[in-house]
Amino acid sequence: MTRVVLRGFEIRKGYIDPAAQARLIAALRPILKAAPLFRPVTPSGKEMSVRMTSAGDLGWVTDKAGYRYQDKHPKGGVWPEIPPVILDIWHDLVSTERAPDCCLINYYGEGAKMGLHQDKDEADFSWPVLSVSLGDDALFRIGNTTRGGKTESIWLGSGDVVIMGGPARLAYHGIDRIRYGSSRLLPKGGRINLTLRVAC
Ligand code: MD3
Ligand code: FE
Repeated sequence: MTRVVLRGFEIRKGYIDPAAQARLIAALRPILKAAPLFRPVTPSGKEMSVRMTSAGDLGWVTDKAGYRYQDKHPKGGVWPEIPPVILDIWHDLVSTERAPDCCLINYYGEGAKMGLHQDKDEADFSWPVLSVSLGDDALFRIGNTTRGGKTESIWLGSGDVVIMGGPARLAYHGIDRIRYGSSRLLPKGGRINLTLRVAC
């Protein structure tokens, strides 16, 4: 397993083996049933191409009222719990002292992308954000802690884990594109990204 450090981001290629990836997908199935993916709308009124849902005490949502964490799915109902197989990755790589209170689930279908942004809706930036990529390859772009300047890109594949802590925690980042159909992990294709966060 290779460990790449790029601008303070720690990338562990292939941290999750194929059997464990399949276990994660199986654990996500009831979550997606209880808390279906929805298409978020930015405060400016644009629909995002990524579809989202969450598990945990809090989920991240966006609509015309703004970006925020809230304790209910937009259609109502509490979020499902974060399954142990997902929490284990956090406990192995980040902390056994505290569990994340949000697991944001992003689904990228054909043509989906995510523009450069910062994650700053969390209360305490001293906790890292941990990302798990599943399914199709994605071109991840990393910038600086302020807008503009040079960026660097790296392909993330299924089973790769990224830990954003320290100065990287507030870096701009995004997904330029996915290689739709590059993986057979998801029956309908596409990519799932899990991000584990301490939101509050
Ligand atoms: C760097 N997701 O959900 S994961 C996001 O692949 C998000 O779906 C992308 O950006 C995805 O907010 C990238 C890697 C990631 C996640 C959170 C970060 C990088 C980060 C928070 C701070 C800095
Ligand atoms: Fe982000």
